[in-house]
Amino acid sequence: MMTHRQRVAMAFRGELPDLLPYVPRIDLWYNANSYAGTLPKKHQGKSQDEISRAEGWAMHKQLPDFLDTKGPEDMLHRGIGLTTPRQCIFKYKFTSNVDIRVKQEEEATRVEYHTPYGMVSNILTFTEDLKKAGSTIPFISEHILKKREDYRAVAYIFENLELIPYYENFLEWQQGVGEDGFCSAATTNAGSPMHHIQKDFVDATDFFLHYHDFGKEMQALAEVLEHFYNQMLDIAANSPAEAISWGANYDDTITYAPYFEKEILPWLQKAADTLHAKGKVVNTHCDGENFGLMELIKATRMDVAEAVCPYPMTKLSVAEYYDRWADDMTIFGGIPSNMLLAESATQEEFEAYLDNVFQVIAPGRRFVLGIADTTPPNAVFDRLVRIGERVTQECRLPLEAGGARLISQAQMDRARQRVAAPLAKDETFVIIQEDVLKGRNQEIIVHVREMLDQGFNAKDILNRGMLSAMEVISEKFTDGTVFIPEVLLSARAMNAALVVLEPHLAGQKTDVSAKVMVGTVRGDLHDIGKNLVLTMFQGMGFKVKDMGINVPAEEIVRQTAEFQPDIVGLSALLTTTMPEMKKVIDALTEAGLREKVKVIVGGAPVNQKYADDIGADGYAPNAGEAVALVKKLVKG
Ligand code: B1M
Repeated sequence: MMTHRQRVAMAFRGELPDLLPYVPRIDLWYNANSYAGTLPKKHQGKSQDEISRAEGWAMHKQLPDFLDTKGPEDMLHRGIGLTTPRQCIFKYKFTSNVDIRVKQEEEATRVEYHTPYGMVSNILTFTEDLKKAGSTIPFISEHILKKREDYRAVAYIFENLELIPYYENFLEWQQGVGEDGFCSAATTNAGSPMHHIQKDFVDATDFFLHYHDFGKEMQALAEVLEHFYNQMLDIAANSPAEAISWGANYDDTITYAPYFEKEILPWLQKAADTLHAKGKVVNTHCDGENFGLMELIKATRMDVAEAVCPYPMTKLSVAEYYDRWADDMTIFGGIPSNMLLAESATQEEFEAYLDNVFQVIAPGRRFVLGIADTTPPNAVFDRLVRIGERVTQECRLPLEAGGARLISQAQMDRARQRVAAPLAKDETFVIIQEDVLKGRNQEIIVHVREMLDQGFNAKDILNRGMLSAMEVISEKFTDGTVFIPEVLLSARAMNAALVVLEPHLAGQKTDVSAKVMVGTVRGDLHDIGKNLVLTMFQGMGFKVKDMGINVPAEEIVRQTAEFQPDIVGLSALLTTTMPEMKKVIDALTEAGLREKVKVIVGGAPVNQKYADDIGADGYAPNAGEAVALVKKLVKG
């Protein structure tokens, strides 16, 4: 019998162990239930690791545990991407020319870095709600890069940052895990310096505008960060760790293919090659939508794609992953977290899902079965246990089932070839259309003014020039033929032009009089999708209000009464926060406001059926369709 450590190590190295490794990640589930006192009776009072041991599961030890620190110092600089939990193999030292001041304000920690190039600061927030939901890491409620001048100050911090190898914590942690898991040392949560800037230094949506507007400064900062990344790589290569975890969170919308190829791939390849030369195996956390990144992720030369979350939570099935990747890299994951939820999958569907996985991954090489991204707080615990039992009974390797009907390259290519609606070129307004399409936010102001001076009707400029182009952008984004930055830049140009047009539109009946309020519900911090929806609304000329993230139902009711919108839009990305949408609808009813507004919902786990079930007025799967939905509801 092999131990869990041996099995996972073999799977990571592309060898065939005796049994399919089963490594459920239970941190979020454990933290939330332990906080609420709702752990299964037989496990009350146990630690996370004790539960894994008691159930006979391998421990998930590929990611840093941000609660496992020696003190608050280890998380203080999380806002600039520096964290040193026990799994980390270095410490860092700031130059004495950077004076660090910390101000604690209830649940928020403000960290100021006073440098010779000025002061930069960020705010970290960790609320009770988030702790209850199982979160282990504060979120960055104010980012360090706010304006152009901040780039130099941040560069100074990193130019002078020294990394010192420190293996004691890691070795002690690894010893504690023993044969019950295979430990990866923690290095960076970003794949590359530019990805680091994207994840930690700037607001997730603003990043794309900064990337366009302050491109030179950003590239210069990324070059400075290389110094830090090279030190980290060197320490990892010379560390006693057998496995290294490098980089996390790719997604074909946020780290869209051309960006991933230019800004992230080269560093992932460099990390993989450097670490391989020293005999290490390397994993990277691939929890997002990988559809548009399949070939690029394979090209990283990483040994393991960890947290692979397939259909029905994302577009690609386990069979497609296995077909595309298993010759080159180990797939770690394969069971999307919603398969563990009673409301998302019946017991039969859950069993059928497992049948299919065991069949399509035959012979079982390069596969570690896990829950992707992680087990949700409201998971049916018995399903975690059931997977373990079925693995023990049915998954001696090699698996013999086989018979997966794999999707062909031609089918994949066809799925990708979507045709965006062509722009109805209107010769009179072509210049305005192009300004919108190219995101020219200065030029469009001049051109709109010129057309107004020449006597063109404001409504025509808006409808035939600006909105027709914005519709094309919106459709192309939905089709996957343009990426997130183009949408944001076009919407920004639209907004700039609208300021000039607005006084001339007064009194004219236009299509764009909707008043819309959008927020991410309580417990949920995901805001990229919500911001994109808002930006598109703004681009369409709707009057919008951003309620922010983690917004409680009572606050939404308060803002509805104050802003008096036509539409209240709710976004949720977590299965655990979706029920908040129903609470908002109930609270609006209770406050006597429900009849006055239409409620629309969206976000990756939400669908039309759910919208109908909770009594929402509409659902949109993406930002483009959200625009069409609002128009329909307002007209209706
Ligand atoms: Co999170 N995360 N995350 N995450 N994250 C998901 C959502 C997840 C699916 C990953 C996975 O398991 N593979 C998973 C949720 C599982 C589930 O419950 N079903 C997950 C998890 C588990 C978590 C944490 C719990 C992780 C942890 O701590 N272990 C944690 C939760 C924190 C919290 O919210 N309390 C967490 C944290 C994070 C980051 C902070 C690292 C980051 C968020 C950064 C940010 O938003 N500022 C993050 C990210 C980036 C993701 C993924 C990778 C990408 C989400 C995204 O922005 N997509 C995501 C994986 C995935 O979705 N497959 C994942 C791009 C965006 C444009 O798309 O948001 O879907 P989306 O919006 C679309 C549509 O949905 C729609 O239009 C948008 C544009 O077309 N839409 C609407 C959205 N809102 C709408 C509203 C409308 C209409 C349409 O009307 C009002």
